[in-house]
Amino acid sequence: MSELGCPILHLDMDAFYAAVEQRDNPALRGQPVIVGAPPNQRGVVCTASYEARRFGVHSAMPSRTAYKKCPHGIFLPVRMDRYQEVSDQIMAILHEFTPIVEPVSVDEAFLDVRGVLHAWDGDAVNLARALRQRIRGRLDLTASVGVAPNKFLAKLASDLEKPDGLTVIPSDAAAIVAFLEPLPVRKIWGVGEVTAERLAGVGIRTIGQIQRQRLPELTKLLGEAFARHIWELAHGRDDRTVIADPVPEKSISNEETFIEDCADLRVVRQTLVELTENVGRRLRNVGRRARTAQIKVRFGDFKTITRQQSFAGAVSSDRDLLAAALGLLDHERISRPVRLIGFGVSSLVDEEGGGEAGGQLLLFPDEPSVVQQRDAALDSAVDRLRHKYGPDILKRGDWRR
Ligand code: TTP
Ligand code: MG
Repeated sequence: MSELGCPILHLDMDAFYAAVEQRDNPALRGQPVIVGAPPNQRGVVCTASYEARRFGVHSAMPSRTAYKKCPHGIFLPVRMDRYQEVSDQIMAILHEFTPIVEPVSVDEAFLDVRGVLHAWDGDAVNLARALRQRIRGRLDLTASVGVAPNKFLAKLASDLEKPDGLTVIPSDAAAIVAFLEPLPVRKIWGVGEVTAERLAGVGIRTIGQIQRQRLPELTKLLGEAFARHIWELAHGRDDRTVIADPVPEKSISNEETFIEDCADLRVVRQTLVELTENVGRRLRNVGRRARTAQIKVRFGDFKTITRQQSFAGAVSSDRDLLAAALGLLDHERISRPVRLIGFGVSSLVDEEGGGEAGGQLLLFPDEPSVVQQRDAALDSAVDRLRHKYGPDILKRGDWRR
């Protein structure tokens, strides 16, 4: 482990949605900003600025409770498009440092920096400092970063000195074990409430107590695979690799499901305009142009069509994109209620360049059940799960409860 140094970084933005709101509206700076459901309605807080957290407000708390704790809080609705746009900018900055970037959620990513350390005197901490500075300088937002020999420790580290923290975990195995020893078991990535309770049932509350457990004892309690997994993590061992987004920015798309199927074509058109403008912003945001545009229409009976158009040259202006989007829509002469409308661009090239960005791609990967229900509630639930249990929770369920 030690000969590898600290090649993994984990970055997590501070109070992300709230920070974006404060950045976009300076009057909100220093104020207790609460992003999520309104205080007088059902629904929860997505996040709160650190000023609001002082009053005990936190993510996933019912907004009504948040209001009781912080009546002078400024409640704002979720502007997911905006956060996604800023997220794209953050990920683009991360790619300036290393090609191996694994986004975990909208405000979080792992970076494998092993291959690029020569540019930073061989020291990942130099790179981490520069990274934080660049995000602050360009975006006026703060990020917390953990630097460590592996993913688990990097994620743990980024959380330790929030907000605006930089935490470095030593790469020496004995120091790591000592560092983990006093921490509560919940700090282990993948240990949720149920597991923590089960462990507490036999008196295990700290990571140190897991370190000292014999693996067979732990297996009896948690099953073989899970027991081994957390036992390894408790010793600071984690061999999961950072998996770079395989096709970063090969396509950008956006779609919307109507609450009720929409029979008014003007509303469908207007929605398509907004979606297209959003994609256009994100495209320019990452300094790229597109050779292909595509619309997707799903009808009330779930029949779905996609229609595509290629441009003579690569484009990035709203005018070109809107002409394509609306042209494709009008060509369909739609006369049935629409359930979902989407727009996307693909075959992206660098703004100044113009070279091919690569081969064929799927603009709208076929995940109907997820895509159809893409509403605020699901977004926030997914974010919450990923945040709590790590990025794999929604893919693999074998050893999780
Ligand atoms: P987090 O990184 O967990 O939280 P945060 O960035 O607001 O605060 P910090 O990292 O400084 O502790 O989540 C990122 C965003 O995801 C958050 O700004 C809002 C959203 N989110 C939800 O919508 N619901 C949730 O339950 C959580 C935890 C996050
Ligand atoms: Mg965050």
